[in-house]
Amino acid sequence: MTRLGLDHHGDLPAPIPDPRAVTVGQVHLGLGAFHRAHQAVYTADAMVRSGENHWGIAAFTQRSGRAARRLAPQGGVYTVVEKGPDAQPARLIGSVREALDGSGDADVIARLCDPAVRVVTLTVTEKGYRHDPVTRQLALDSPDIAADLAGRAPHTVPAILATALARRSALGNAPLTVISCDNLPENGRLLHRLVAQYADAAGLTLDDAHRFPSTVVDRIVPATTDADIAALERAHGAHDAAPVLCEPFRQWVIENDFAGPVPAWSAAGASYVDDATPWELMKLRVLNASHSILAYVGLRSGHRRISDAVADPTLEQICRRFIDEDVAPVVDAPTGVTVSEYGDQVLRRFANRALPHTTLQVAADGSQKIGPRLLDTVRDGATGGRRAHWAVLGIAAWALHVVDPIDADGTPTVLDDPRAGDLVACVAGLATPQAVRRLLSDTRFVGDLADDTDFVDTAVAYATALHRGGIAALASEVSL
Ligand code: CS2
Repeated sequence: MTRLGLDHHGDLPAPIPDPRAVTVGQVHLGLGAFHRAHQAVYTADAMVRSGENHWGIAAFTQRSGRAARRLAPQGGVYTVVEKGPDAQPARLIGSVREALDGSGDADVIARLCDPAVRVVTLTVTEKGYRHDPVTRQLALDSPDIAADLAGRAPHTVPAILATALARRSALGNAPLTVISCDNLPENGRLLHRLVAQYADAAGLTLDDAHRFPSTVVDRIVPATTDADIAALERAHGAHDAAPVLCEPFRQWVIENDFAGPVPAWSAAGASYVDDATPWELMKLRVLNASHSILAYVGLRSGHRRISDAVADPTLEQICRRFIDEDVAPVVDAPTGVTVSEYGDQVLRRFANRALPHTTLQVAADGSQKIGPRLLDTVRDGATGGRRAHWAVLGIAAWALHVVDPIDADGTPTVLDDPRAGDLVACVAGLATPQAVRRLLSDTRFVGDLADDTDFVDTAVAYATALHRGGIAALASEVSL
């Protein structure tokens, strides 16, 4: 079968704009499926709408070079396949003009210093920020940051950006707009702080002209499987080794704080706002938080996919009550929408059965996710004198997953978390209830909530019920 490429697209229409006519104007860090289904699509559309073909992307993988190795032989071209109601036909995207292995020798600093590059976007996931998720400060004592500070070619994102931005200014090149597209509160401001902390530690000077707008990105993108690749090949007659599957919905809210020109993303449907915080908080506290609850409780109930978990009436009720009773009282929705309406839309999106999004995928990296998704809602509730029980339930289910990680078949699995070493050491040798208690009494993982005995006791009771009697016992423990 012919490999997909600039000259071979099977029966799919050629990508527009023609990739051969596109030059590089942005760098992306984190060439995963999400980038390919989101920013790269907006950029392709922006180039079509504006006729500006100088916004092609030089995209670097982070931890492994796999996506780069798959995309490079295809001239960067890949297929986007929407799944579910209102799905558009499969389409080829050609905005990624260079697919580079950032874990290897590719010179990311040089690319970021290119005067033609004006924008850098990032999807490096929460752990790529190298911060302590509890204090939200740069983890200066982490071995990778320490190694970067000791003078090797920078590997970590804060080091790469601090080095490149300082060098760019020294070269007299125009400032960069640095756009974080990860699920973290005030992601732009957080990234700016981490880069500045690295720069301070490394003795680098950062120019204020570089800008770090905060953003909200949204599109559900399951990991692509070999079966998806084979099905696409059969359907369209070309072998694409790097396609992406996604839901039809997409959203991008970006703060209007640019250092210079950016692609015409607003013409492609992105919204520019003065302050992204209301959108960001609503998305993290409703969508991402419900996702995590469905993942951790869903795994204990044998649900492989998010769409199966949300179809379980008990789980659906837990999510609805979490949104209405825990989140709505503490989160101010952006004008024109309520938290409950947004929640309805989110649960409908989760119910998309055509989207093979797995509970195990969402369960990964929990130590990085539970803070902004669940712990903050518990804290905000406590400030107002309320216990956010449903959020506590989600945290309890996460803790149980740390203590006893299983897949949807109930088979023990390896804890997929950048802090797995610390987490496993914290609970080693303890029976489940004691292990959950130890974990949730440790400020390294839950911050100040470790000292809230009612929080810890309630979470231990929920986790114990879930462990002993599954979702039925949990439902009776929370009086559902
Ligand atoms: C998910 C997100 O994996 C996860 O933790 O909650 O990746 C989610 O699918 C996206 O944020 C949707 O925009």
